Amino acid sequence: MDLITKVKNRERLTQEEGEALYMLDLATLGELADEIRVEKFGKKSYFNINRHINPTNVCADVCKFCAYSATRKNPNQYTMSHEDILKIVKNSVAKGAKEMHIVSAHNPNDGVEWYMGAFRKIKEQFPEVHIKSMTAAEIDFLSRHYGLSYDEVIEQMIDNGVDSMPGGGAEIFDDEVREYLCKGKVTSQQWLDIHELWHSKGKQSNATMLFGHVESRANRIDHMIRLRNLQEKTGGFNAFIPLVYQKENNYLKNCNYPSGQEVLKTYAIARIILENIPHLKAYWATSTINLALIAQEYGADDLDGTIEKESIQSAAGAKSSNGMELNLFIDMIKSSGFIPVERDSLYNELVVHK
Ligand code: V47
Repeated sequence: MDLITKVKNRERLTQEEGEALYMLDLATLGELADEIRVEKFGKKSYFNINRHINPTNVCADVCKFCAYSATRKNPNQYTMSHEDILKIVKNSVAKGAKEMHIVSAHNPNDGVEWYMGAFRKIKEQFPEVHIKSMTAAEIDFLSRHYGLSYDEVIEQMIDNGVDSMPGGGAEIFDDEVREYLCKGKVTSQQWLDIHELWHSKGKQSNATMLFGHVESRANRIDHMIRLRNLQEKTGGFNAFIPLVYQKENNYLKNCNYPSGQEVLKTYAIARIILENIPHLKAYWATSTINLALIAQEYGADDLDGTIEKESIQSAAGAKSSNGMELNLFIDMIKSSGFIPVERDSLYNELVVHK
């Protein structure tokens, strides 16, 4: 059977078949991915009103691609107090934010309680807010640094009010590339084990893939297939988020920076291979808003949110530091021919903007 027929029949593709998808032309891939998107969500495009908070840039790990953590290139260290964090949450909730996306560097100085106390205080004061926090890399770091099991860290997260886990820290699962990018950080298998454990508690999470640096197309397909396998077991992933590598102010140079076509192909292929993860997120902070809007025709049904303040990707050159104005976001989705749907963090529909 030929590859296109296999995709149309929703058959499970092998590594080699996944790689072969890249040889199809962009228009064909777009049509195949769009068929899956339309079958799942029609012309709806999801977004939420959220706030990104990055409470510290002090990091015990060194990832070549990171421009956010305090290093020789970025010597300005900061760590927020709980009061600083609560002030941000209060302001954002007043502006309509329903989700706090909280991701930190791996801060070895302030203890587990600095992390957990922040969650607990947010939940006490703003019980309606959804806390999406702690990447698998952060959980692994706390486990290593403070001698806790993954289960102990996760139980503390749940007890203190974390609702779902973001997809960060996945980078690229290939062990050789991973060792080059971020030696010493959570391994691929540990990243997958942590999400499996989180899902076993009845909780949901996202999964990312950082691409457009030194990885090959085969590495991307391998990454997607490992996620597909875990999703078959747990069903706990809500969204897959391909993150386009940003190249400023860091230590990762001489990369295969992807063209817009390569980015769109990667979204479309992700939609095809990860048919069992409901949502495909075109995270506009890394793809640019223009490409994210086009990605809606290549399988993406989610554009993340208004973000309000973004520090990780913008440190590396992305034009995302001030987030996205809500009405402009809605207008752009509408005028690109899609139906903007405000969702909550677990994809319940809140407002359909017809
Ligand atoms: O894991 C770091 C990435 C991630 C760079 O779950 C970079 O809804 C591009 O995980 N260029 C953190 N990316 C962000 C993240 C995320 C973002 C939006 C939504 C969700 C979600 C999760 O940022 C890290 C890393 O892969 N990153 N440096 C860079 N130079």
